Amino acid sequence: MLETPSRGTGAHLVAKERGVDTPRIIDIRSSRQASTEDPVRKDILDGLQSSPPKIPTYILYDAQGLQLFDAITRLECYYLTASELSILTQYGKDLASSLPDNSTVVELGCGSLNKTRLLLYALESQRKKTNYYALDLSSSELKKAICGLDRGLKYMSVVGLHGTYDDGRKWLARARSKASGPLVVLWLGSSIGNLSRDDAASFLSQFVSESLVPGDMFVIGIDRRNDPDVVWKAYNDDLGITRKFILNGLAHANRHLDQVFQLKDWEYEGVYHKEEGYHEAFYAAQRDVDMRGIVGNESGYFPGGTRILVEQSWKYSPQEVAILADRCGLLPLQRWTDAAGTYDLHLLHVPPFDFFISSCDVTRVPSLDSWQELWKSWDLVSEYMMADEMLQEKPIPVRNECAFYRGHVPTFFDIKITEAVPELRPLEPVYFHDIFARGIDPDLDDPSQVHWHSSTPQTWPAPDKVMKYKDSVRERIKLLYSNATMTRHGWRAIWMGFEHEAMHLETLMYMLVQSGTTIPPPVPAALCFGIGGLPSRFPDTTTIELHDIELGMIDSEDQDDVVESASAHEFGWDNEKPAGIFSISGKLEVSRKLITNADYLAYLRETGSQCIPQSWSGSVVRPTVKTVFGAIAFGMTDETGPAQWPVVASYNDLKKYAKWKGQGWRLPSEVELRVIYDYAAYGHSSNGKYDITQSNVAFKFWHPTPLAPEIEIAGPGSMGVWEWTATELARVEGFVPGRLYPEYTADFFDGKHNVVLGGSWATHPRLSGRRSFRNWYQRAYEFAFVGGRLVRDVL
Ligand code: AVI
Repeated sequence: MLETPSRGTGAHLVAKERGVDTPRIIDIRSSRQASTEDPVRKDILDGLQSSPPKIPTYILYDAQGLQLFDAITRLECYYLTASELSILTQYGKDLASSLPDNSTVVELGCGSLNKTRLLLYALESQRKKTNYYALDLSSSELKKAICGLDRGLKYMSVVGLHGTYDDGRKWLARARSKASGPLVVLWLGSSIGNLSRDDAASFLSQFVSESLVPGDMFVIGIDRRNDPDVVWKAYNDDLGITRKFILNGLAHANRHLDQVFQLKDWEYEGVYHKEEGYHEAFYAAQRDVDMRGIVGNESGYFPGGTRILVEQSWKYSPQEVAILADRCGLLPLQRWTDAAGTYDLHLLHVPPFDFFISSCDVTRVPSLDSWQELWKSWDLVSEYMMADEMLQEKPIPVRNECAFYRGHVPTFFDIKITEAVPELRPLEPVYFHDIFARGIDPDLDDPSQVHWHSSTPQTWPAPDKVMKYKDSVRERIKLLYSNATMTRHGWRAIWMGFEHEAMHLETLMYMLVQSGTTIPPPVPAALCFGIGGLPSRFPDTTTIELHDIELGMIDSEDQDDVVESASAHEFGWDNEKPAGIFSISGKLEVSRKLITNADYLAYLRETGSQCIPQSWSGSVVRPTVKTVFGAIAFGMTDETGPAQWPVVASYNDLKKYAKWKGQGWRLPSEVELRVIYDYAAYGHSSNGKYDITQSNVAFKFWHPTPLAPEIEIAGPGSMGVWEWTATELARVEGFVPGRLYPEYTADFFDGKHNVVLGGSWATHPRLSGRRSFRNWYQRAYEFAFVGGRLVRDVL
């Protein structure tokens, strides 16, 4: 429950615990109301004097404007309201079950509550205690709306907030700390579209930085980039209601501007910019208009044809929402779409850490900010989820105990940095270099065959000792960034330490998924399992023309002794080099999705096999999928449930699956999979970076997901697992072992490992987003987050 000082008195108003019989409205308007100058007049004059001229959009919403807008929402051509209503009708319960108990829900611009009530009643019927705060510009409309709610709400308190969005934002920043549970900001009606993409990003970012904490959420209704004619019609209806609504803005402006606008001089003009995806509403001067007396001599003369902008309505593809979310430090968790696929309700949350998916520089030395986020993720996973009680556990029998990994990550860094920067000495305790240098990764066919690894001590050092060491390594990293004489070799060690830590974050995740004692992460992902909505309009397979492609990257280590700045060079692991053109031709029929759990279950059942993969528990009769949230039932009828997630299994098992499928189906080679990734529309850009904003990587969901319906064909990390290729990891011509870590790849040229590409839900975006990055596992290894897809030659 939030408490707020009422303006002027300093007294505290407390929202009524139950029911809505006497609506409580808090006036949160900022003090500018008290100033002698009319702020609306000032805003209008400032806008008219700007170039090109504009009028603030809020001018449309006086009492008359609100009524006209209400009429618009009932027009058939203005599909946005009906679409949103249909989503809330159909999925209101799902949305309610995704919101935690004891939430504080603050709605921006609540209007009549016609749509919101569906959510509120769903929360009530699920007996979720909720403190609901409805923000709106008009206190009388607020009262009316709240009074219209059911009287008998038992689990919900309802309070009105009278003010603008900005007042609401500032109020929330002050009041947030008093809310005991998570905060949910609800913003319906595609009102976000009335801000430009940049303004929307800064508005949301302000909320995130001022008021939201990890676990808090946004629920935002957003209109899609629909058929341009349909969008245009929505803003240019035959009955002329939109025209009246827009022109009424001038009448409103006149009340603040001494009736300066002659209404006969102006006409409404709507323009849809289909490339950029936004509609604009203008006042177009029908003749020369002279308003110099009021607006000012320079800018007060408007020749006939001048357009004054009053409103923009931006539309968003799901990908644009993902980019927007990423810019603001939010992660999309769930999306509900209307039956016609015109409109989405997005559930976004503030994650416990943020890997900046869209802006991640995939080849340069990571910034200190990137390190900070990596450290947050490492601490969450290695200390919170993998609690001290687990340290002696070996969730994967062939690997080290959990305790090893806590020490290994900082120690590896210290070993590499002291090698690369000769003036540095190993940090204390120096013996960590002996016990934490390298882990065990034995041959699965013969576990006695294992490459060099550190000796395992009788007992691992105490957790606080390891934590102290980790902290001193982090301090060392921070200091290194201000070292003006760093060589490229030094930066390479920093880059390598970062990617090494990111890789081990994933190792820990697949160990923790196997353990029964993992503490789930503090994220709401456990509540919803992927992207809901329509079946895809794309076919199950696509034929792709194979062609010569460029592989690899350039990063010679010959000049590593040069002193340079952190961002001067692009780094890659030894197996990403050399770069070259690979020749390939022919045609390939490619599955849109990876093999799903449901596909694999059907195969086991049909072949009578009882051998479930290590990624499942239960049995062939009633299988469940292992996750960090515990075992989850397949949900065979649920389009978004684990049955539709990609199966995680060994290469050997998936190869058998392909054989069982017959008809030429097989797993793709490494080069074929690269061609497939390049084909995927968002797959490849010239700077060696994949666009992975729509992929399930970087801990967006903490589990695999089905393929989103609007994706034509799975690209890197689209379903939250890596992909097996049929290509063995082998020494290629021109391969040079890395100077700092020569055994990184070379130790695995043993004929037992295959290349895997893409990325999983637990992969850092540097790795899944870098086109040259290659990973590999033993063909018999079942634990890593790797799945596969079928392809076949088109003859
Ligand atoms: C409130 N806002 C989201 C509406 C829109 O679609 O931009 C306002 C509107 N303007 C013209 N018609 C509706």
